[in-house]
Amino acid sequence: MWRGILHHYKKLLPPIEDRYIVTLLEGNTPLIPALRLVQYLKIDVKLYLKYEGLNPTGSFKDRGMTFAVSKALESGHRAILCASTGNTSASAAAYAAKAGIEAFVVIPQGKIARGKLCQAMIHGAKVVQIRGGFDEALKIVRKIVEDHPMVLVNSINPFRLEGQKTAAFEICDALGDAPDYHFIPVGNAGNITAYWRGYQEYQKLKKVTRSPKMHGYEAEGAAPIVKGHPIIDPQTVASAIRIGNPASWKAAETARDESKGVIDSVTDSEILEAYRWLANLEGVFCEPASAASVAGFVKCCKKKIFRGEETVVCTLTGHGLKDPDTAIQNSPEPVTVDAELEAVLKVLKL
Ligand code: AN7
Repeated sequence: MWRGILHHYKKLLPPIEDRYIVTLLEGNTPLIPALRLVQYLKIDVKLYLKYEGLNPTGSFKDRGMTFAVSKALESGHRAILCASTGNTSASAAAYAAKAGIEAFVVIPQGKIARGKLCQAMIHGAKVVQIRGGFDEALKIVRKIVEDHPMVLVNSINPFRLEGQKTAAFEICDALGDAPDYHFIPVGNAGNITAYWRGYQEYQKLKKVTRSPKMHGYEAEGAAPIVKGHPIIDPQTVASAIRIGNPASWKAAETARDESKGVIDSVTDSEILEAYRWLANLEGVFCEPASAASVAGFVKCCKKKIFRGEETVVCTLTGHGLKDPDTAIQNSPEPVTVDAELEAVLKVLKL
């Protein structure tokens, strides 16, 4: 039986006593071959989707949250705190509920996908919306923890990245070696840092023969690493990665440089195109920010960087149901007719 990442990868993670482990059985997510998409793009690579939307709260954040919350309990804390573009707050709220402790979340008002906000609310977190963006929210929570006995569970918390690196372990375990390329969205830049750490640790342990080139993608209107300076008012349809001053900026650049990879940006229309292709060709529904990885892959296909036969993994960081509004806005509207057979047949052109 799968018992969550802390039990499964215990030997490869910092120690945690079993009795403090808070788990919703996160991890063990599918690595899905994307055969129709590569056929459509006429590209000869082995493409896989690491579908992190199938974690318990619908995003990769659960891998880090199980560890951060378990460690919070181990150190005797009874409250956690985070700033969030949505998924971290959803995950923090759920794991705090499971642990029986309090969660406080600070989010940008009106900029959180609806599914994520309702998760934080239904799990009983204390939610504060600020008239501002994620970067300001992060500044505020960093200040709060200086004077209050609560644990910050943003990815500055070292146990978050330790938990998240297990996604790279799972990919290697499934493929039997590391892929040639790994594509991933970049927001606060924690996840790209965590994956790179995971791949490198597996290589050092000789569980794999190589590490992949890391390809990280920011949204064009929120691309501080690509532009080389913080962005004051970042804008993108991919609200999860609407971040102008990433906490793990330097570490992400290190991952890029050590892996001989790139950090580049993709436009909102490239993101939404990849988002629809995934849904229509692969039956995989991810949130817009997640599709940035596949948009980056498509961009590289157009640049002809692949020779053929390479193994490529794209992480899809969150589930599409997180953001129903964007899905509805980017799909044809259903037609309404009277409850009559003829009328239905006419609309269906049958
Ligand atoms: C779906 O929830 O930052 O580069 O506060 O939700 O590790 O930040 C979310 C980030 C990609 C970017 N995809 O990952 C938050 C938050 C999805 C996300 C990212 C996020 P990082």
